Amino acid sequence: MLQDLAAPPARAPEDGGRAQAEAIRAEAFRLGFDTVGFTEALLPEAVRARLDAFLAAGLHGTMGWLADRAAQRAQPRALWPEAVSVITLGLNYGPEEDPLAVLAQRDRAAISVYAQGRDYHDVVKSRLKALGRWMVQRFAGSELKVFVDTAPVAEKPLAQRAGLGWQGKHTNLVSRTHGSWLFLGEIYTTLALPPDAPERDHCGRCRRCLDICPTAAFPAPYRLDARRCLSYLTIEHKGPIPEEFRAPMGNRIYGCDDCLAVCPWNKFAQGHHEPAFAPREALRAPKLAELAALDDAGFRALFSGSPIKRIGRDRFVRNVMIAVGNSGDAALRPVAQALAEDADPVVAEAARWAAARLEAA
Ligand code: B12
Ligand code: SF4
Ligand code: SF4
Repeated sequence: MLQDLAAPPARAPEDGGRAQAEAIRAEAFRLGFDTVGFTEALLPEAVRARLDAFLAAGLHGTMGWLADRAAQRAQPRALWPEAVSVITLGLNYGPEEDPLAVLAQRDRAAISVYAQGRDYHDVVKSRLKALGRWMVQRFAGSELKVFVDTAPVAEKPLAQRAGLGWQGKHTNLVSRTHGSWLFLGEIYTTLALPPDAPERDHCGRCRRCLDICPTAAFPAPYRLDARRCLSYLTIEHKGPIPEEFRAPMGNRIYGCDDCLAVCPWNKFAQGHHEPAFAPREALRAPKLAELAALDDAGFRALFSGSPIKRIGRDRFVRNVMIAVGNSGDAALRPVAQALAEDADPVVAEAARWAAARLEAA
């Protein structure tokens, strides 16, 4: 059932907006988007109910911003009452190599695929703005807003309704053509555009993503306990990494790709064709010892233009210390010992943990 939100008056052309939609789709592809869909600016009540259940169970951990604007997140018109349609867009960031291979190189760092190239927020946003500018010129009088990631927008449910893919058991959007590797962005518009057919669930009896998760972060299919997810723990979580997650972290120092990488639908995916997403050589499998030596200035220089910059040197080196502790490599013990008195107490504690663990090894 859809929420009872009055639809704003929309100027639908005689063809129901089909010509406009096709022109937008063509322009989006011309700008480099890999997939495009249209849906009404309305989400079913189930989305709000599931978000509320997720928040009530505390599965969001310290991401209080998810709760702050839950009403707007769950319903496009609660964010922008004039919105009539939503255009959902995907950009393929498919890796060229097996993203899990680096997990076996214990003296190296595993950085998740999405963070090895340029910050996708910048890349997707600039494309969305280019499409937005084109739309405003082409369809006089129409208004729009563009979003990627950080706004209170339910990106995955909207993309599913617009036919881009379905929310798999790992909770991310899976596409029949791009597997797990799509960044999402949206344009809310006052144009009345004919909706595409929603995609249905193609997970079937598969549960590969649930079974591979190193921290058992899925209490049930389609339900993620973010507090247990290594992506949350390495990127969002401040303070010490809880003891129970340190060993399962292995050498994952920024994000995690395990559940995405094992999805069988990736066999239809192709490598990205966006130069900005090409992995920077220095971030493919960097040496833990080199990352541990970064000071603030070195960290900022290395991660300029990268999403990793956001977490700052201290949280980053905290993660590196956990990976050092997991390396089983006695040669890295001095690297940990050198940070045992670091000015940041969280780094210092992680370094002492790593040194002790390597001694025991
Ligand atoms: C908060 C957040 C996180 C959190 C929480 C993740 C989560 N699954 O909620 C953390 C930090 C853990 C995270 C991690 C990652 N994230 Co993130 N994240 C977000 C963000 C900002 C909000 C997501 C959200 O609203 N979560 C709240 C929960 C309640 O929503 P939900 O997952 O949609 O939950 C639904 C399901 O549980 C579903 N549901 C419940 N029961 C049932 C039953 C059935 C049958 C069905 C069908 C559904 C269903 O209903 C819920 C409500 O819709 C979005 C951007 C955005 N604005 O949407 C990016 C986003 C989801 N993240 C993204 C990415 C790439 C990642 C990582 C892969 C990064 C990495 N490599 O480390 C990991 C993946 C981890 C994982 N398995 O989800 C992409 C995903 C793209 C895609 N193809 O789906 C997004 C869309 C950003 C973007 N613009 O591209 N992320
Ligand atoms: S990203 Fe990693 S830790 Fe998080 S749910 Fe997926 S497999 Fe588990
Ligand atoms: S790995 Fe299997 S269960 Fe998980 S999202 Fe892919 S198809 Fe669905």
